[in-house]
Amino acid sequence: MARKLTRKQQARIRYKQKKQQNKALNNLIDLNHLGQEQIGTLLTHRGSHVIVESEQGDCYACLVRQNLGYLACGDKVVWQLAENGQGVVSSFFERSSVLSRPDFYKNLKPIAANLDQLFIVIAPQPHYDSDLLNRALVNAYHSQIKTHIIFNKIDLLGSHQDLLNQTKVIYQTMGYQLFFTSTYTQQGMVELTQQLSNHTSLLIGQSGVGKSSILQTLVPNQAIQIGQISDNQRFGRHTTSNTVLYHLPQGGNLIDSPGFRYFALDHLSIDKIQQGFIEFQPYLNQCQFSNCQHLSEPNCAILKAVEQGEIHFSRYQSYHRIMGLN
Ligand SMILES: Nc1nc2c(ncn2[C@@H]2O[C@H](COP(=O)(O)OP(=O)(O)OP(=O)(O)O)[C@@H](O)[C@H]2O)c(=O)[nH]1
Ligand SMILES: [Mg+2]
Ligand SMILES: [Zn+2]
Repeated sequence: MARKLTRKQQARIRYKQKKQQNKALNNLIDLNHLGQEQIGTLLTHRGSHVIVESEQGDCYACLVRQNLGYLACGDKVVWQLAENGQGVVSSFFERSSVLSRPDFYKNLKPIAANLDQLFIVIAPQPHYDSDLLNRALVNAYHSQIKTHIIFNKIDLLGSHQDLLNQTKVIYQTMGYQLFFTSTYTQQGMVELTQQLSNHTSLLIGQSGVGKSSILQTLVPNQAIQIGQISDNQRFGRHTTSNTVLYHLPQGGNLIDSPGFRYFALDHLSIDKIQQGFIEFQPYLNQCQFSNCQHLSEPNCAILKAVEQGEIHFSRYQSYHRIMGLN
């Protein structure tokens, strides 16, 4: 009878498989005859390899030496060429920034490194989820990477105009820069291109919102997989399976990442989640009770701010849903 494996068992099996793959690779690579150390950029993971781009712009499949931990897309690495044409990564440079999120096993995993901008992509389809956006914003706040929001698929706005107006009111007031785009009509693409130029930026967001389509528009001669939302209208379909760094023709890099359906915040304390709701900050520690949950306690500064319109009611509701689920 088929038996469901626990997360721990699944993790153990994956670990064993990876170890076996690395052993096979080790046998192919002669570690005693490696070329000079070179600097490169990690473009993506591919199975048990990583793809490293040399300073000359050539790409090599590389094995990563053990004990380096999980390397991230965008990492600057030191690597050596082996006689079989593959490479070995021996170390990586300190990261100027890193965006991480808990994986399926609740381990915090770096998605991409050395970024200077993060774009959270939202869209009216396949399904607009404000809690998912707010969770991603909380996580982004603690990464200290400048964060913007892309509202894509504005060609579909006929029946979603209220959603756009509300998003503008809430997030622009809080100081986030919003980009309204359509990869179908090209609306908003000029402004977005300007903001991306000469930066290293990461696109994250729910599956099916159009991250890869945006990338395809900006880096047209790359084969990038675009998904269809036909089979499951509500949740979209996971098309992109790896985080990949692409070079923009006008200068700078853009990193595409696989979509998510859920964004856990288990790695953050209650205090940090509250701080991640950035418009709450002036009111935190102002409540009568130090352990105030901002529900119906007397003299709650957050509730007062909601009543006075300083905090949008939908953000306040989202905060409670997020806290309730954590
Ligand atoms: N109407 C409309 N559809 C779009 C737009 N941009 C992308 N799409 C469609 O949305 C679907 C999903 O696009 P993808 O680019 O694969 O979405 P993604 O965010 O990369 O999805 P994952 O890789 O699963 O995370 C495709 O059918 C696209 O053609 C847009 O501006 N307007
Ligand atoms: Mg994609
Ligand atoms: Zn309170």
